[in-house]
Amino acid sequence: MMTNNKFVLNWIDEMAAMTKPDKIVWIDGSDAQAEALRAEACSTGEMFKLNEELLPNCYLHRTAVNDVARVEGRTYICTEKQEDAGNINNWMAPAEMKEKLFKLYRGSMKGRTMYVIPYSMGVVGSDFAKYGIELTDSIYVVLNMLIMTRVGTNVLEALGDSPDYIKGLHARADIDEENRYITHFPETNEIMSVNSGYGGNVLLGKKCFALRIASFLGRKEGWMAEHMLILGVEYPNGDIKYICAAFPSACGKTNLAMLIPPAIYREKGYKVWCVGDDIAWLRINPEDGKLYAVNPENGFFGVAPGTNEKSNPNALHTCMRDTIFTNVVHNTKDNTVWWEGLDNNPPQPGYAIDWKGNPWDCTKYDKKDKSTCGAHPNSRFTALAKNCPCISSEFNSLKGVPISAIVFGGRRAKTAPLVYQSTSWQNGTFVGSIMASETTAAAAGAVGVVRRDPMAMRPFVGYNMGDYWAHWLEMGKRIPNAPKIFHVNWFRTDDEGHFIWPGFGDNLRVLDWILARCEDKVEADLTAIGYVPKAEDINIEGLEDVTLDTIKELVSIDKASWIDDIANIKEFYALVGDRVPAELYDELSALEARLKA
Ligand code: OXD
Ligand code: MN
Repeated sequence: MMTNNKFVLNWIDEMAAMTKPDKIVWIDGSDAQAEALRAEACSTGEMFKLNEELLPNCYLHRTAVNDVARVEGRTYICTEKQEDAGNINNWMAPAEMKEKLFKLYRGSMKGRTMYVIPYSMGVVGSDFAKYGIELTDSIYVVLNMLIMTRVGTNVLEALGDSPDYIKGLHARADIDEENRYITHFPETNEIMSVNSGYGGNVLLGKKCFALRIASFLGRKEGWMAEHMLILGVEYPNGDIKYICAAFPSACGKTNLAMLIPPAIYREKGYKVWCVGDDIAWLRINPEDGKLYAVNPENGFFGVAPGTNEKSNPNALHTCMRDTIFTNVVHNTKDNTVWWEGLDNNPPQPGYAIDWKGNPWDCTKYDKKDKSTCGAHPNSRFTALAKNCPCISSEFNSLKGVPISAIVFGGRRAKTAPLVYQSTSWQNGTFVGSIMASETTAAAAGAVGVVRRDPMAMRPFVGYNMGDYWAHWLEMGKRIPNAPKIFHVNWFRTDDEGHFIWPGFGDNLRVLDWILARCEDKVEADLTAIGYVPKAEDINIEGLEDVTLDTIKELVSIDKASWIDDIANIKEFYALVGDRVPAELYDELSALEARLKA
């Protein structure tokens, strides 16, 4: 036992009485304990140790084949009143959900160990930090939490005898899909997860706490929890300006967060620093009235496929040590790992085990048939932020970094221009509320279907989406020096369906314009949707296939597709329901009128 906190001890007693573990082990954050757990996981086959020379302190884990991703259909927000969870979330009354869950938890840890993980989201002791305790019967969860969060006795010391922590209970039970539940009780600070062993469902500090529960707390306490990366652009004179950016899944958030500037920028002395790749907690700093951000996490839980020396060398180097790989290919020739899009040298038949644990034949791989993949398309690396070559020196900052710009983005073939700027915080909130992505051929189902994903938070707002938008508007009134709000689209295509903008490192050219706008250093053209760049203000020096005319095309506004989109936005607002703030309906009618003028 590492604490005398009676709230903590009583709760653990209750949970243990229900789940009936053989023993209880407290996680103290020490290397010695972590090392012993890694050895134990290897002895049972739960993890494989990889080549110590090539991948020091790296491990491979395979989940059950039915348990490879977050499950939005089985994720619930359990508030007393249904309208407080809203129409976008699944809802069940807390008592009813608990009755169901307790049946599943009862006796589920018999013959197993319950680990007690005291962890902090944010630097322990900082104003931003929030504490949690996760109880789990999975060593894999313990070892991932040791990377993704700050774990140890100092968390319990900081908590003292306070009841103010998030209670998280996770049991693997039978990994039964039919009885898998990822549930949140924001009114009582509880998270309960059962019948899964996959990252986003079981690393309760991440999506469950740092987004769903934290968004609820942020509304109550006057701050924001957002699905945003945080990066710093360093100018040749040494100034660093910070940007937060929200994109739906599969839009390259981790790549943007770790961007390598194009050669002509590097030569001038530009650098990009990563503060976070997934989650930002934002608070108003009373000293300068600006919005400050921290990344509450301690590591990256990144998608492996597609990560390579060109797309994201920084991520690749980050996961060359101290990393847990999940559901990638095992190369048994040199005991390393591989995934689609890493390089053109997949391990050859006889030396390759796929994510399911079966022999894999790379010659049978067919891009269009997912069942031939070696690595699961959602396979992951869990890696320490401190191992990232471009990690910001402010990563552990107590007060966070001042945010100049908030950037929303989506994957749109035609509708959104390369970049535009909103005309006010209220208009920017509207821009965030109508964020959307079109489905690609990479996912199952129809191509080009628009999915609205406001602020990239559709699966992560822990309360009513309409109230969440109202909170955004409210924050805008309270921030004296608010960031400017922008929208980008790296994915515009030409008539043949080819991407027009090169993307990746060249996205810095757009960030450069955004920051120039924040400093009032560049003019822009006001259009129906907001400010767009004058084509000559996007720096295309050193780009081969992009001319001034290309930029003109990229920033042009296709009014017809915007007018089409309005109908879809109205449908979505109607779905969100009667708590959509009137200000956003005003913004929508004003946009419609401008487009039709
Ligand atoms: C993630 C996600 O895993 O957004 O970060 O799905
Ligand atoms: Mn995410």
